[in-house]
Amino acid sequence: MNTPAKLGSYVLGLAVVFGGALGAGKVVGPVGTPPAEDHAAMTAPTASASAGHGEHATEQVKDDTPGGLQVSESGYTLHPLTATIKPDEPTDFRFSVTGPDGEPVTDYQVEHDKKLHFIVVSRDLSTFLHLHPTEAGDGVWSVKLTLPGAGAYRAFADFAPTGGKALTLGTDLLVAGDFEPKALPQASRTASVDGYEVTLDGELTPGQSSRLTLKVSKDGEPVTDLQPYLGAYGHLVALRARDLAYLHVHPDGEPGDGETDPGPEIVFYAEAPSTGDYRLFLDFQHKGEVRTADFTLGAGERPAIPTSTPTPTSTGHADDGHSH
Ligand SMILES: [Cu+2]
Repeated sequence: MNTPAKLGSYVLGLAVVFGGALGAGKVVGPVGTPPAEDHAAMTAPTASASAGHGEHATEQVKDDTPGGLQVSESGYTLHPLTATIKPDEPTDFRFSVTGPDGEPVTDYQVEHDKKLHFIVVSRDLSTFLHLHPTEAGDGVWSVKLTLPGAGAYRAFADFAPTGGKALTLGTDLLVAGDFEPKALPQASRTASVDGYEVTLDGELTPGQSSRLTLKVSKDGEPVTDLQPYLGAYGHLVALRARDLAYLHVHPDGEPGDGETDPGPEIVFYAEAPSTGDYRLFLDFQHKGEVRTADFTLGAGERPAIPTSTPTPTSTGHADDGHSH
């Protein structure tokens, strides 16, 4: 308490208010703050309150970061090797993945029939591509990529290095030109593609494995002869709106296991990391062709479709629903 005792009278006034904090040695912060009696009274209750500030920031860090948000994870890094992509122009897009030793990874486990799955979506989630690059040698992957317009895209490499865990690394791809973002489609449990109708049953529950059932029909008739695609009767990619977190999804059952029917229902388990809106893209194969049905699905309490009255328990989300 020696230092405050030597200071001017107004600081002495503060020193009374801040007695507790000063005793703990927290002199610099409060004294440097412009004197405002109300503010001081509010911010100086105990020394432990200010000391606890730093702890609060770290205690929420958990090791449950969804995939796809990072270009580098667990020592593995995605390296795009093609710098320029023009709109509507096929590009031989190349990339590699380096491992913890800094060398390009050349040994991959086969998952869902492929060593590496390459998903590209526009940042507004209006474009979805699911591609399978080929190995060009020396750990370089090559894929013919045509992006349908200017804008920002997110590319995901979904793979498991031999002897390592499955990873989804993500990188942005930028295409120069005029770009008009599309609004996220409203939540819907039906999707139509090429005369097929797909319905979605089940809820995404944040933090839990959620069972989703997708049912395929054509001309009003259930489709019961779906063809295996990537080791299942369908492949589902689920992304969180806004940051494009890539969800872990796995199919329930596989062709030839004696209990999984080739439609009309395809069952998946998906883990949504939080409340919010998600985009779901279902690839399914019928009569030799792969098609994609897409959905918007909300997870948790907040409805994807806006209501006219904000909920009383709203914590500031009322204004970030879809206004379109
Ligand atoms: Cu794939």
